[in-house]
Amino acid sequence: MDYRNLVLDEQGGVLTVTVNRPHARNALSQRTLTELRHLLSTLSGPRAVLLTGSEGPAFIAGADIREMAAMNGEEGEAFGALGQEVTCLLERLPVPVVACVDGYALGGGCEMALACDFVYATRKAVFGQPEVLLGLIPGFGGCVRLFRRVGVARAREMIYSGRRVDAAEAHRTGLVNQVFDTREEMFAAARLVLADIAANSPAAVAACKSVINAADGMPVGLGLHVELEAFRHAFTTDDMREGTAAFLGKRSPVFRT
Ligand code: CO8
Repeated sequence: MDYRNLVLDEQGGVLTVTVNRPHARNALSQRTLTELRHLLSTLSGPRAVLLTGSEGPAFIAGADIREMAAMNGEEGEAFGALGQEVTCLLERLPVPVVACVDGYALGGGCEMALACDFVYATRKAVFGQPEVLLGLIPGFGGCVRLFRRVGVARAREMIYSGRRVDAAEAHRTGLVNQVFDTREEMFAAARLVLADIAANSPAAVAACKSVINAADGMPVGLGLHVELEAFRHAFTTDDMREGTAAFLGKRSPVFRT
């Protein structure tokens, strides 16, 4: 597919995906979501993904309001399903995905960040779910994922009020892992943590991601069951033999998966 609204750059196993519609504050049009769906469903090779928006006031200013304004119920449902599919693809990638947020992450932009494993932000970042101001509701997973990050009461307040939250508050409430002074510092830190992760067993990292995703919202007993199954499987992998042998041999492991 010809990516018109995405810029891709792979370095050292880290694929940086930049949503690039600066004239519309990187809003998620149907075309942009279709490109993301294609990219994420055909992705193979990178050890990690960094999701960001083109430099400017916004990370992603939400779903494209101009397009949505003309939609009927069926079209809105199809659009919502496309956005949800993209967030699920992001969430289920077997490699870690970090959102790097500089500027506005509103509506669908906040929802894209919520589908990533964790979020780094600059001091300029602003988060919010302002859909109710438009007579809409969060439709790309905001009602489902936000409360898992910040707690139900905070999520209700943000979603019902549409109030914007700055980087410091987002950090305090667990929406953001770390805040940086500049975009460059944020990217450098994200690449560093992704390089650290990439040095670990990819099979084990993928298994952790899968268990955390599956256990999210499950009763503890069921989650432990899922974890035990993945733990059992880890004993059958070359990575486990290599990792434990390397420790006992006092050398660095070389993971091949
Ligand atoms: N969609 C389309 N165009 C947008 C959007 C958007 N979300 N955001 C900004 N733009 C456009 C503006 O219309 C403007 O275009 P033009 O130059 O042609 O007039 C251009 O980008 C620049 O915008 P501003 O002049 O407003 O730029 P500022 O830097 O002053 O402000 C803001 C930036 C604060 C981001 C501001 O543009 C804004 O508030 N944008 C809208 C934010 C918003 O409400 N987002 C939520 C959208 S709803 C949503 O995401 C729902 C997701 C789930 C959908 C489920 C469907 C079923």
